[in-house]
Amino acid sequence: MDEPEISKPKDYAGGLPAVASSMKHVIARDGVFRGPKALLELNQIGGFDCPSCAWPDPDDERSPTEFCENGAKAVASEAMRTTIGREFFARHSIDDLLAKDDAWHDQQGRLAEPMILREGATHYEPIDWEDAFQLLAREFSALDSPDEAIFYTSGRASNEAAFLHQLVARAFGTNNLPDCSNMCHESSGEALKKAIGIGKGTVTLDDLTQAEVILCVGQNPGTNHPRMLATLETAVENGAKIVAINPLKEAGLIGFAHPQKPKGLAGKPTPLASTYLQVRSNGDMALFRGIAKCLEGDTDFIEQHTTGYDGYRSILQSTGWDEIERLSGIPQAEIEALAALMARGDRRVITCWAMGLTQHRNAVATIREITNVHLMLAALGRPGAGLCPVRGHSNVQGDRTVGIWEKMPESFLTALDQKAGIQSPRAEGLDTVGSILAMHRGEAKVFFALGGNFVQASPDTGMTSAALRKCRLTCQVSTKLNRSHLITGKQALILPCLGRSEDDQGRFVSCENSMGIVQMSRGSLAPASQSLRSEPTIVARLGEAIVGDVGNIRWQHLASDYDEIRRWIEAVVPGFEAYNQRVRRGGGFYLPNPVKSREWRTASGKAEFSADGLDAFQVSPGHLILQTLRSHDQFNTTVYGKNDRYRGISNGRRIVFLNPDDMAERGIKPLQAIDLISHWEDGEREAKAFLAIPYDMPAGLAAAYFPEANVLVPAGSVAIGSNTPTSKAIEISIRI
Ligand SMILES: Nc1nc2c(c(=O)[nH]1)N[C@H]1C(S)=C(S)[C@@H](COP(=O)(O)OP(=O)(O)OC[C@H]3O[C@@H](n4cnc5c(=O)[nH]c(N)nc54)[C@H](O)[C@@H]3O)O[C@H]1N2
Ligand SMILES: Nc1nc2c(c(=O)[nH]1)N[C@H]1C(S)=C(S)[C@@H](COP(=O)(O)OP(=O)(O)OC[C@H]3O[C@@H](n4cnc5c(=O)[nH]c(N)nc54)[C@H](O)[C@@H]3O)O[C@H]1N2
Ligand SMILES: [Mo]
Repeated sequence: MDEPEISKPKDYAGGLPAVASSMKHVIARDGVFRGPKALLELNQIGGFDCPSCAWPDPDDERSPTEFCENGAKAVASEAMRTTIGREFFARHSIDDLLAKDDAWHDQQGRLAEPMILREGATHYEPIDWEDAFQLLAREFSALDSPDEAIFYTSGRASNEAAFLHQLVARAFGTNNLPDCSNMCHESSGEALKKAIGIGKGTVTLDDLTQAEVILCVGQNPGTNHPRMLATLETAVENGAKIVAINPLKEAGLIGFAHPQKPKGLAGKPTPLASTYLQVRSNGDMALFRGIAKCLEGDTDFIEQHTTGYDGYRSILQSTGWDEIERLSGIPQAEIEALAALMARGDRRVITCWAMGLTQHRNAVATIREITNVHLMLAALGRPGAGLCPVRGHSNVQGDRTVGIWEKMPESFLTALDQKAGIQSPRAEGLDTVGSILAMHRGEAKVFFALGGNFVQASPDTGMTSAALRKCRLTCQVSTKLNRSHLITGKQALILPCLGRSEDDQGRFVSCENSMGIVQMSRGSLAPASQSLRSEPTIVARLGEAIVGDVGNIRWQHLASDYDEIRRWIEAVVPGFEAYNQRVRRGGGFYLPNPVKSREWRTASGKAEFSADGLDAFQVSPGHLILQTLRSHDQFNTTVYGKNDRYRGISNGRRIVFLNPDDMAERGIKPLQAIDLISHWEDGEREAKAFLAIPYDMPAGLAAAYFPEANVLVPAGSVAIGSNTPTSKAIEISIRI
């Protein structure tokens, strides 16, 4: 049982404690840590790409320590020297391992050799690589239809591994390619594609440092994108105003003490947000509508570049301030002041956002509302202005670019078919939620995951577990032990792979960061075990086993020469011309972004205003809205430790943050254990014994950590248009 201690939340991020914490994690991991060498090569030109977040590296000058506390934790976790193989799995039964927590799993070390869990067995046992692929061949060929197979991808996979993975799936005959993005920025992609013709952000680091106003909406960069704070600091030094929009006061939005600068180390932070709006949960759409109501549109830009403005203007006029104030929780005067700030000067405004916007029922409409505001300001496609969805996993954007998506456009499939000499299926495949439901109905029977931790990352842990257990076979390509190795199909395979930091016979792979820059990543540490294979090698061998050499595909050849994979990507995906030459240049290359030159690849050929009905998530009287979020000591489902330093929590994860008045009203004392019950149309779900923590946040809101609280997220509760689980808005009640 956790015994958390509470202290006052911090009012800035970084500083000496960040350095101390990095060192603690680097040293604690295993004594003989391979980390110091790894850290020196992290994010250096010619080194490897940080496996943590997708924030870009500076194009030119890089400091010798171009990483952050949380990047250091990610590398420390990957670069552990301890390994787990046959002895470990002989010692621990599945039930025994299920009883341990996620932090314990991470501490055990790197997966060292392929393992199999045979039908009815209580323990994993070793299996040869070749036998594993033969089992895969048998199980895939026993399916009645290719659509009974699911190929999941987590966003750490390189472009090369991901391209092969989608090629295997499509050559096998299915578009069932769910990925972590379905749970992450899918809503951003969906909204931006419709509105501006490309599902990606439109700005670079230079734009951020030239902006006059930067809005950080629904994101916690101090924990999740710490290197972003250095960019924000520079922006502030250049005169920018930072506006934070978040129900919680997050330390990293208030101030930043740069741990690589003397002033920062001395604990003298640069104040960041000059305006901090503690918006109501899901009140962002109303807030941006309010901003739009105050703005005078840029008529030249609107005339020349957009459609749908008249419809939007009439909806602005018909939305009243009382509704905007009620849904956003922000007074009209404050919204007017923010609009005035954004409309000053050259209107060089950038809006950044992450999961606080994307994981809501109306996420797509909300992001379109923000885009409307940018269209009114002409704050798109010019220096210092634009839209910046801040990506999560380090290559989640690249995976999508090279074909990891259950509904790639016809242009991609045509090019792929031509290059590969195959006929890809055209029917839309299953996304993450679709896959859970299909497995649960018994319609999908083999689940193959390239990385990630599907059972913990997915909503509705109970249902997802039951779904996976119905499969004939679940197979995980992984670096570290996690719950998806323990909640399995009738049979299960663990295929252990090299991590980013490790030498792959001198070969390199490539990744695309949040700003569309493609860069090489070459590991240098000796592999944790001789039995590990690289991801491209494993995926190509899967292709050989379940599809064989068909059309122009020669799997062995592709696996042996990553330049050849890149030539295939170049042939299939626009923007990768001279991939092999350009990726070898220091700093990599930018993929084309048509919005930068105000070219709109939308249905109408113009940027499109939306005019959606305004709403915000509402719950029954007495109920609360629960959001699930990340602590400072985790990377998604990988739990490094039990502290959440900036929020003043140590040694606790099974906790729930509540508004103090909401606690008093219910007679709940600090640290009292309470049960959380979520309410959805198909019934209730419950999570027992969470310790209550009073926290500065709007009444009616509750917050608990992902993945502990995922049991409460109903699989059916998804964002309209993107099918993303509504992990930031779940209706709950409290039982004392
Ligand atoms: N160290 C570390 N780095 C990471 C990760 C990690 O787990 N650890 N994960 C990576 C991944 S995959 C991703 S996607 C990103 C996630 O990065 P974030 O999106 O920053 O992650 P969350 O913890 O989900 O934080 C969501 C924030 O949204 C706020 N929020 C919740 N509801 C609302 C709302 O209705 N409106 C507004 N305006 N705000 C709201 C919360 O208070 C919180 O501050 O980080 C990436 N980087
Ligand atoms: N309730 C709730 N649920 C959420 C979220 C939320 O905010 N709230 N956030 C969602 C988001 S934004 C995301 S992106 C998803 C994340 O979903 P996933 O990407 O599926 O989960 P991760 O925790 O990032 O995966 C961690 C595992 O990846 C494996 N791994 C690590 N490095 C490598 C590697 O280099 N290669 C391979 N093959 N494997 C590796 C390790 O075994 C590790 O255990 O979760 C989503 N789920
Ligand atoms: Mo994510």
